[in-house]
Amino acid sequence: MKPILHLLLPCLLCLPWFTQAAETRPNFLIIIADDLCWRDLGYEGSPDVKTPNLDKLRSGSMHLKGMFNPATSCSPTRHSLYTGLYPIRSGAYPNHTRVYEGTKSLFTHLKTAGYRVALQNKEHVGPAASFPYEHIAGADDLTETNSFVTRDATQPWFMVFASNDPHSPWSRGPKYDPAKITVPPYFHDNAITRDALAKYFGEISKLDEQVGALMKMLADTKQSGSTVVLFVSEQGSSFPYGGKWSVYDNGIHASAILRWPGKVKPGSSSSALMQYVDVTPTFLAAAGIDPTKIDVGCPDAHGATGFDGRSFLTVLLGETDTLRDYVFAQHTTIGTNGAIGPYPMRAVRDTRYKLIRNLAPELTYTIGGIHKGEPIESWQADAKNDPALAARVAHLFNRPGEELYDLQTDPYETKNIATDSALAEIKAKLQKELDAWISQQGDKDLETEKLANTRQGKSDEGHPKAKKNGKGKAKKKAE
Ligand SMILES: [Ca+2]
Repeated sequence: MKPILHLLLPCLLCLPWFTQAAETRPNFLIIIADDLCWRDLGYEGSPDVKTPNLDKLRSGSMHLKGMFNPATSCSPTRHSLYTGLYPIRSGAYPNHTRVYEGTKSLFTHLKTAGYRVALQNKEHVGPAASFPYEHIAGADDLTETNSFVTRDATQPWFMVFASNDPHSPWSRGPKYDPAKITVPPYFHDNAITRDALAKYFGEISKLDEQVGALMKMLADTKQSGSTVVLFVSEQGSSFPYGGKWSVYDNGIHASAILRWPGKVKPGSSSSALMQYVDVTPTFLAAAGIDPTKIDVGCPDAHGATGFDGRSFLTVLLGETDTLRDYVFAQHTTIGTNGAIGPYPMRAVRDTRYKLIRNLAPELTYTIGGIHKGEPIESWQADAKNDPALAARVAHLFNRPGEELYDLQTDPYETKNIATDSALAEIKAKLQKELDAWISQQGDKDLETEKLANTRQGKSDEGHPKAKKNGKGKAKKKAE
């Protein structure tokens, strides 16, 4: 008997039914919007935007109300979400960027653990060796997506669905009537703003249709119950004060909802402060992998090799409602389309206050997206007879070295209280936390900003962190 068992056991272990019975790890689906301000969703309270599929997903999810993005444009945002590292440490801090060679991502870690991994549509990350996913082209056809998620029932999968909506140009989705929409108070209300907003809202509804199709696919393939679904809004809209290219909350606060049937309470909420860098370690923990034991392949300035992010699995399971005391963000202007010079920003925020440092306040902040063309030119024209609007427009171009806001009383960050002596202690504490983060990241302020272009090319050559004899890999095509 004994020799026969020895012969049989390896075969038994290979049988699909055996592996399937042992497989308790969930699938993971991240759905990422593009240039969507967190406020512009039905379940977030938008009075206009129709998002029935996302509203339904929210009702089955935990709403992570304290989620923040550490970056201000597409590429560094995605790198931080997928690597668990803040942008300056990983090297992926301007737009159209890449991480240092050797850096690992959630795709690397889960693939090593036996998952099959894919990314559909918008990539914007590199080098390819750090993001070993199968790429599925296009966002409106789920045929290949369906093949991917059903390919092998004995193997768990991880997929990112990266929509292009509602990134400009706004040309898709249902029509909204410009005359009937509500213009948010942080925008200037005129016909050009209304027309653009109506088109942007249409693309949010287009995104919502994609979410509906993905949820139907999971239901049709009987994987709703075994799949963790995370939706994130990415990093603010491209309107002046819409949030993108700024560290104001319209940009760095993210809408985030996570569904995990049987584990996460449907319709629940958490106010725990967390960041995109926390997603990768959380998913690893949910897959039964200890994220504190992972070498991320890119040490911080102090030589530590673990994630910048930390797992919020205990928050998801309802065991606690705290994670971080502070969240951080940075903006790099060099390398942004239409940039005429450096205008770097750093920010730290707790549950109530935010401190912003503009590192080159003597310069003028000018990029293509919010400082040129429409709607800003119509705002500038209207501002000629409107001093309050003129001041708001001027602030888009020229800011003081330091800004402090009380988000509790001033959610749109319109009253800078950095010089209020009553808040000196609060400001000093935030400054100390920001300095510690800057030091850990190896952030050299203006020097780092001036090196941004070296993070956009095809190799690490010429950068202080370049590996000796490293050939460099081409970055993925940035659309
Ligand atoms: Ca984006």
